[in-house]
Amino acid sequence: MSTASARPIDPLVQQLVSTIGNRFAVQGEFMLGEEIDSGHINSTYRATYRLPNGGEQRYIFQAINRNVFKDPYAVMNNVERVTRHINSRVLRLKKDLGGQTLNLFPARAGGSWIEDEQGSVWRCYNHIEGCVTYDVVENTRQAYQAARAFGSFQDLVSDLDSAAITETIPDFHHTRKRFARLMEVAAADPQGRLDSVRKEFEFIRSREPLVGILLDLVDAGKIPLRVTHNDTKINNVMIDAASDEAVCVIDLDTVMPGLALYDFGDLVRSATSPAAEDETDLSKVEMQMPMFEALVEGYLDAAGDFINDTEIEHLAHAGKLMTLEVGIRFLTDHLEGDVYFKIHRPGHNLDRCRTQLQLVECIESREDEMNAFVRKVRRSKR
Ligand code: GN1
Ligand code: MG
Repeated sequence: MSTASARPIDPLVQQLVSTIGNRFAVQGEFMLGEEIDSGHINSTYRATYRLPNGGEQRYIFQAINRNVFKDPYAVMNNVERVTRHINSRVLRLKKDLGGQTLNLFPARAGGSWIEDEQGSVWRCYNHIEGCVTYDVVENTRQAYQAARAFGSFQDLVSDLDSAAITETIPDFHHTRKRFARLMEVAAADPQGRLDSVRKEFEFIRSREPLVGILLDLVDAGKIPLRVTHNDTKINNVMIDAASDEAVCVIDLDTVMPGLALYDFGDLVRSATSPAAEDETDLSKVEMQMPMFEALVEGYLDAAGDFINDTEIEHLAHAGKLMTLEVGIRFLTDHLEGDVYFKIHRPGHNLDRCRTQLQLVECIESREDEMNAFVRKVRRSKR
């Protein structure tokens, strides 16, 4: 299940959360602060407040990782625009998935964020109630729902003015540049770790022909740039704990111009394998065909009307590509000395890289089957 389970009570966390909470326009009296141990980038806390009527109100406070997001103010501008746009469209079109959407709560001093004494930029979101997130999908219904939610999200932001959105991490999914960066870091080998990862490195190097396929299709005008989510990891969708229905997608920091296929591909990466992203027993990694099928069905139910044939033809490829890309990023970070992704044990990024490469191999061995399924669904829908 989810890593969004909180840790035991820690007095330092209580102090921190209550101090940050005082600076936002939250309601009630502070009761409890918990760290939410999910996500490799930002620091996330859940706060519970007691309301005058005896009820409880929960909020999410999140500090933006400034090493990753060099311009946190631009991130906040993007998130403000995206949440405002989605909320107005959901109200107008009643395209609400489950009654709740992500909202920013204002700071007492005005604006949607605060900066603490250490220079961290914080924002406050509503807590999406009755929902859980999954690091590993449990059933095809969840996979279907997650893919439909991200497809609907793309639809909801499709009329957002992309010129008003800052590219907060330039070339975020430029796989060719990610590949080139790995080659550069491997050549410098700053931590002396290359020799111990030759196998993984060569696996990636031999797949260089893959890294430019989608980029070339964009250059050829066959695939459009759209406003997309760009971090559609399965634990970025809130799923109703009782009904398994998707309620809303979270983690809007990387909403930027991108490819619809990157969003779909990252779902394949994060939702088709029953193994955790950092599983050390690679025999558990698998591309489960029923999960892929549910993702295709869910995604095309929401996005089938606006994505084009070239995009549909590359759904399976996108899964392979995004899995390879994240594998490249984990290996790069391992070689650099773990400076980007948070790690919880030595070699953590290498373990993560290995599951990704294993999954790439699984996808390769079943790609024909995956493509055949996509063609079948397309025929039935068009
Ligand atoms: C990070 O923030 P989180 O944990 O949802 C990363 C994604 C990677 C993912 C790999 C801003 O996502 O790009 O795909 O880890 N986010 C950023 O698990 O780099
Ligand atoms: Mg996340």
